[in-house]
Amino acid sequence: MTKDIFYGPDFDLLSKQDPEISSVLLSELKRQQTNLQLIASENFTSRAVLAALGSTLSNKYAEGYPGKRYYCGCEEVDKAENLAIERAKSLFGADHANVQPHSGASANIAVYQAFTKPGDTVLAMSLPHGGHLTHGSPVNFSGKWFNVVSYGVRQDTELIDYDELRDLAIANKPKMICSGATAYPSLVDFEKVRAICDEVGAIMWVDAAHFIGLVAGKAIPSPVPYADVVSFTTHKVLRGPRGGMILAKEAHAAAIDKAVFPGMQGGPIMSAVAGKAVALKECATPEYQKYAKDVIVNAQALCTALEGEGMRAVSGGTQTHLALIDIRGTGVNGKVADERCGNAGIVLNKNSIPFDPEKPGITSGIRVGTPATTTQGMGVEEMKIIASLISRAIRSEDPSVLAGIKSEVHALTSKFPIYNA
Ligand code: DSN
Repeated sequence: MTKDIFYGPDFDLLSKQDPEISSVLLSELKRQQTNLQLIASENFTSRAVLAALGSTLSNKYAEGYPGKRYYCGCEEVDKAENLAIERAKSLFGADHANVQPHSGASANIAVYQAFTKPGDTVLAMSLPHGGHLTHGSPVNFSGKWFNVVSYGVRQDTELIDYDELRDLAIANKPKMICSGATAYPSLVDFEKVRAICDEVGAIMWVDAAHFIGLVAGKAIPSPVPYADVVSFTTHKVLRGPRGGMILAKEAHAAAIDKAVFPGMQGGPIMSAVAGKAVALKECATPEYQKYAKDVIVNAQALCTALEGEGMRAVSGGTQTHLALIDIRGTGVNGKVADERCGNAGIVLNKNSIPFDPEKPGITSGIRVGTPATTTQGMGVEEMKIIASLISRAIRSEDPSVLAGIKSEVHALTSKFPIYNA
């Protein structure tokens, strides 16, 4: 464990000036290093991305777009934004990229604004079947301001029911159909969704936040050739800074840019934009492509090993970076499993499974993902060990047993240091 990743002298200055905050930075680094990070939406960015994030670009206001800013003095940040835009277009083969959204939810607000008006009908995946808050949850702006009709998965296969999706599209004539989810372990058939959108004249929106990193690494098919618009976060498998991004067909470029600024945001966070540019350059390398494939191999190994421990993989397995696991066979609910694993140094999340009899605060499942452990260099053998640690933690009420498992977790993670380069 070293404080050097915070750039030596600057960290020393911070620790003198603000010991409370510098101590949080160090203890969070220790938490990330010593525990197992299995939250499917988290990862470890490179030191180069962290350097861009902690830079003087944070000081600059840059409302507008490169070459068309509201304030002067943007000549340097313009270069960073142009690099991010060009790298995104080239990596994904997209006509247009907007790299300014502060987050995935912000990117989604811009998508609604570009293509719909309050009260319009939108078809999106239901949250209890794996969707996202911004896909029409009643507690979110999307559910309050739009008539969101939800589709889900079939009960027998736990895969998207494209027949139901088409029937709902024909019956409700949505302005926009959204594909994408936060807890769906299978691939989406973008060709089928495109055909349904064409049949009813809907905009095809893909919220690719969870899997865009796998697309970037050419490990799974891309939605970009099919979709009118693709929104995503940049900090999941993609391994960039916390933030959002939107890709669009040329015909929608102006609408998307107007929706982001001035429609939804003020000044972009230029240090984050520079961090996105750095991450996109990393994603274009053979090393990253291998990483993306390894993430899936590891997720499949972890999923299979958890099945071997008496748990059930929703939809029979995974084709992506995450697995959704029905743990009812262990006699423990998701909330208790999440707490026990947390006490054993295994950071994962409870998650509803499709048609879950439990409330969302309890759940019958857990979600596990492999982006972070794969970045650390763990492989299939470690996934088998992790499955056994999870199984033992879930099944144990005894704090001393959980403490013992935590020691095993620390022994494992100490062999795969983060930020050691
Ligand atoms: N919170 C993210 C996730 O964990 O999937 C989605 O926004």
